[in-house]
Amino acid sequence: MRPLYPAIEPHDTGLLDVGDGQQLYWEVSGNPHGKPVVFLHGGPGGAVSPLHRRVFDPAKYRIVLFDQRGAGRSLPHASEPGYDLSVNTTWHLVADIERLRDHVGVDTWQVFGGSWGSTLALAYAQTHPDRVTELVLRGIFTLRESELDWFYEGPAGQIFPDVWEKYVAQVPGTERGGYIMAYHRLLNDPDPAVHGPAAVAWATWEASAITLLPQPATVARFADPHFALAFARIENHYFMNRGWMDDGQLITDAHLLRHIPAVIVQGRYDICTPPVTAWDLHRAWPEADFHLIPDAGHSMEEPGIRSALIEATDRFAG
Ligand code: STX
Repeated sequence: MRPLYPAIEPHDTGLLDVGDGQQLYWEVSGNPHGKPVVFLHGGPGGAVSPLHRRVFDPAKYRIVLFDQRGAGRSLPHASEPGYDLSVNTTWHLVADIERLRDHVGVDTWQVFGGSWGSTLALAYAQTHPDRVTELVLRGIFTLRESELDWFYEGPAGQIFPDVWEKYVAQVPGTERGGYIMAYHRLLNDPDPAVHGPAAVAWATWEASAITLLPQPATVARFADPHFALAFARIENHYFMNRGWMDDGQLITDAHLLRHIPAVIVQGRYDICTPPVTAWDLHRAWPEADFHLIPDAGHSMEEPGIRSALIEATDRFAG
């Protein structure tokens, strides 16, 4: 198993104004003259962390991390009252990645994304294929109706009934059946006594189902009320709007990527984004290296997932 690279600090950080009143936190670490890579975090509505720097060889890579609109250290934070979600869509984020590329002075770069980060990586690469040197994708999520139904509307609850019960408990009986819609109302209720517990329940459900074995520290991190509110509001907004994409679009358009070297890493026991989506992508894009890790869930902290990701970034580093 490949360990993480040692902890490093960024040598450059800033806030990038991308318009619509939004500023993105960004940071660059590793070798300033190395091979550029951009890391796309999950959610949507998650955040980058120091761990994310450590899947790249710092001697070989110029590592660019950023927090997507409304998330992490970007401003304003989606937990703030009155945050305008209408300027936060898949296509705003795709345009933001281009602005950031220009801002850090890079012509082309490797794109690394897990979970929602894989969704965004596919959307970005299909829109700007000439800017992408390689793709490293983990825990494939394409925001299809079937994927949302699986995780947010019931079926995955059969595997985690104990946690699912708490997710469902937020929703009054009369609303049961359409949880994404019911949570939309709860999360955007101005009363903190309504949106607060709903956000924690939403984030707890997701964090509890992303690792093969229970990881209380992971759940605690994502159940933090400040993180959970931005995460839940942004995710729910994207899901209510089906990512502003056609159902299955990212897989249908995989042919646009066939010339780009790529690695797909998927955990067999990924309950959040089950292997069928990675498999459908693999079938549509057979040139991409496909790794189905037999003993892993969804998170990039799963040892088998982490190891396969580092092997991929090492190989692409040359
Ligand atoms: N959402 C999957 C995803 O991108 C459909 C994701 N799930 N949990 C996370 O991201 C965090 C690790 C950010 C909590």
